[in-house]
Amino acid sequence: MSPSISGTGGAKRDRLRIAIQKSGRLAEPARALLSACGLSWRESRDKLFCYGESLPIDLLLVRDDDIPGLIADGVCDFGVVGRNELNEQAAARARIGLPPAFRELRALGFGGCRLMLAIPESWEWQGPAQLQGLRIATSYPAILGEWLQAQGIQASVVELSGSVEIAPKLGTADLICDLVSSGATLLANQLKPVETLLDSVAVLAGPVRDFDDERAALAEMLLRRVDGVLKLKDSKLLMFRAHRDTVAELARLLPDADPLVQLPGEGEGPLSLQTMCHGAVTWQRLEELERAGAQGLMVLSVERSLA
Ligand code: PRT
Ligand code: ZN
Repeated sequence: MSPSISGTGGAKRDRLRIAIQKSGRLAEPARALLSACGLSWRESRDKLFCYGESLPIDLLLVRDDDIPGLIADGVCDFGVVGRNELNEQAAARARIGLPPAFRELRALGFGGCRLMLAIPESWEWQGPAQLQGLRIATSYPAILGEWLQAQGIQASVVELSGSVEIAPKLGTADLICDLVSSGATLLANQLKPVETLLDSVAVLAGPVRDFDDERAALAEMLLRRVDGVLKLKDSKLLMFRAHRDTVAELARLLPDADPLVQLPGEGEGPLSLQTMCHGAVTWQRLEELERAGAQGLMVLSVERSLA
């Protein structure tokens, strides 16, 4: 039986459906995150719908542009999408008077980029007022429109779905508003970034209203697991022994760690201590801790936690 992927309106459901990008920058990290949350799927031949095996949570593989709309229509319950795309579609809905139909639930820590204004290298940037009357090419007309309005600037927005960077060279726009990560694309097109409109990252998006059926418990479990994975992403468990009189100094050297926990031990010797460190644990840091009195330092990767 092939599963239905139509919208189900107000019907009660007992499975969750998450939309992720089929291919592209967010596809692999989204899958990796959901796998780390304990989800697994049976891959279907059409590679559009993946039936959840470990849990009643299915995947829909789509274009990122479609994800906010799929949530709005109730076809999907959650989606992994760039904040840029989510905010653009939210702003576009607001512009035509539609109520909010999706919201950002968690920032996921990958797919980071910035939506920026970029001008020809030869221009001198004097601030937003300089944009009055100019033509700006972008794939984000709603976010740009809101920003221009907030600045009190009247400029024409030239909407392009791709290759925005070449618009100034082609003469179809004076400057652009586009996503930037390394900045190499701007450089290659003799453009320079001057103003950030949005700091973006991949987010978990969901509906504005809570579920009132069996999806509620599933959603709560999923969010808890996502939080668990995100919290531990850069965390390491640090274990060592130390004499009581060095503990205060060692704690001072670990400002990005949880309070030191003393493990049960015997007699008068050094204490056995452990802590979860949320910053980078480099060799240099370990050597510094050793000089301050830590003995037998061990750094352990942490896979999951319900803390
Ligand atoms: O097929 P589908 O529609 O699903 O994919 P897509 O081509 O629309 O999206 P994709 O895979 O390119 O990007 C998906 C999401 O990744 C975006 O919505 C952003 O949230 C995020 N992301 C992160 C980026 C970038 N970094 C990025 N650098 N998306 C696009 N770019 C482009 C940018 O538009 C520009 O053309 O990369 C170029 C600039 O890169 P730098 O490194 O030269 O600055
Ligand atoms: Zn897209």
